[in-house]
Amino acid sequence: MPFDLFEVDKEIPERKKHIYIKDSKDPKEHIPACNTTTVPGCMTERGCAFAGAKGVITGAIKDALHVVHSPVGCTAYAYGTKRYPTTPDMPNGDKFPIDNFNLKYITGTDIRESDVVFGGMDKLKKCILEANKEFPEANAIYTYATCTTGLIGDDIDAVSREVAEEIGKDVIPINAPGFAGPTQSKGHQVANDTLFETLVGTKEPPYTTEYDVNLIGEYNIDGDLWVLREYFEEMGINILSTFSGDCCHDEIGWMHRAKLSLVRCQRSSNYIAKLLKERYDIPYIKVDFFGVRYPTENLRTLGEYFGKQEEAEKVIESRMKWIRPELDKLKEKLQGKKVWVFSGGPKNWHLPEPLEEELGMEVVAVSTMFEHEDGYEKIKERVGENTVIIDDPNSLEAEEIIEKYKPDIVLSGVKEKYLAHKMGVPCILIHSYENGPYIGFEGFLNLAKDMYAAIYNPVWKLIEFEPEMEEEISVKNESEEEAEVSAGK
Ligand code: CFM
Repeated sequence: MPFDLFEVDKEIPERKKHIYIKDSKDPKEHIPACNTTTVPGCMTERGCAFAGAKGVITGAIKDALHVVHSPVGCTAYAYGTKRYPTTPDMPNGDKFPIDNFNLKYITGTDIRESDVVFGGMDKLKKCILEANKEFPEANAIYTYATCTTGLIGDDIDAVSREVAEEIGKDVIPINAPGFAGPTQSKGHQVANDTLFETLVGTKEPPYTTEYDVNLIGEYNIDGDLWVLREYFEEMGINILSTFSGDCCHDEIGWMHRAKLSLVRCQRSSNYIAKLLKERYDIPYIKVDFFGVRYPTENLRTLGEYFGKQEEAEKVIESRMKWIRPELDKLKEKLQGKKVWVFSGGPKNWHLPEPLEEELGMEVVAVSTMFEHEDGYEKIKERVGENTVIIDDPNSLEAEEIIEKYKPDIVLSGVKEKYLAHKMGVPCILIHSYENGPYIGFEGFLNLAKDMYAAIYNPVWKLIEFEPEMEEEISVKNESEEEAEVSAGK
């Protein structure tokens, strides 16, 4: 039976088609239903389209200021962004004056009831001008529609255009209000399209080489980009633009000058790679640098493409020389440990094979927040028989996964981390990482070390969950409550 209805979903049978148990005899198209709106009644773990645009794509740009046109909640939410650090270095040799500017500041219009009734465009204009005065060093301003301002129909394009002329800076409107799509994935697409249409082709790079690439869909989570940059530099390959980890606003403007695009995250940024191919005839290759085998294969592909095979081998050899023995040691400890992997999408097909091949772990459950059909096909190919693959699990299903599949460790985001901990299961973050970077050879070793440290942490031995004890506690609580009620408390 390839599809499964969880116990907790008895009242919402529509969930059954989102939960698939891998059976390799099944036809290829048997995958969980996905990329649709969350079933009503579910406490989803997803984010919104605005989060996908600002929280993933544009928030990584190091010299841009963001003005969120929203009630204060969305603005505050956009401040708690993901961990993508930046250097102050600009491509022309200048230094950006504020360190990690992209992580430190957010501005917003603080839309109130009266603005909803009378319109908030004047407020937006005032806010952009004020923000620009406060942060004159910002090289561009990005403005965002959100659910409220999208619904009342405020024209952020018109305001942005007007202010751009007034201040002589790019002001880029991003129209991805929360409701623009079923998940954050829609926001990725809107941000890709907008940045392509408004910026690409508007700037020229300070210099070019024969080995210029766009590294697309690499957001420098906890330094991932810097690992890859080192590999590329050693091979003599120049990253002309990243989209958008540790990049500056101008870099997006000159993406059309690269010789090749490499698509790292293949969910959030295929769009711009395809547009660059269509409009500027820049070929693109999809790359995977997680684990050991994927980076090895992909560096070789890149070496072949640019005639730098020897350089690629050197990069691989110099890393593997010291990483292999370390990984082997960790494998002894991690062998046979069961894992549940839960990310937005792609990390669910990047990680299962490396975890099983390199560390001997067993991936028992895989779930994603917003993966599409192509991603689920890859997940299905890469996980073992009987692994459960779940689209958009709700929080009760998350508990059931832990109870039913008994993972020794959960690899997920912060929303699930404390649930796992409360159930006595170690959990490490694979969205923003614990002690990253997690990409490349060294990154995979970091991930293995973090898993080892989490699983073997002595704290798990100190927790007791005796079922009788739990019963006792709840019985006691109930009788205490009754006593309090009768005592008139
Ligand atoms: Fe791409 Fe990402 Fe991911 Fe993603 Fe994300 Fe992320 Fe992710 Mo969290 S861009 S799709 S929207 S690889 S923030 S770095 S970890 S859900 S699987």
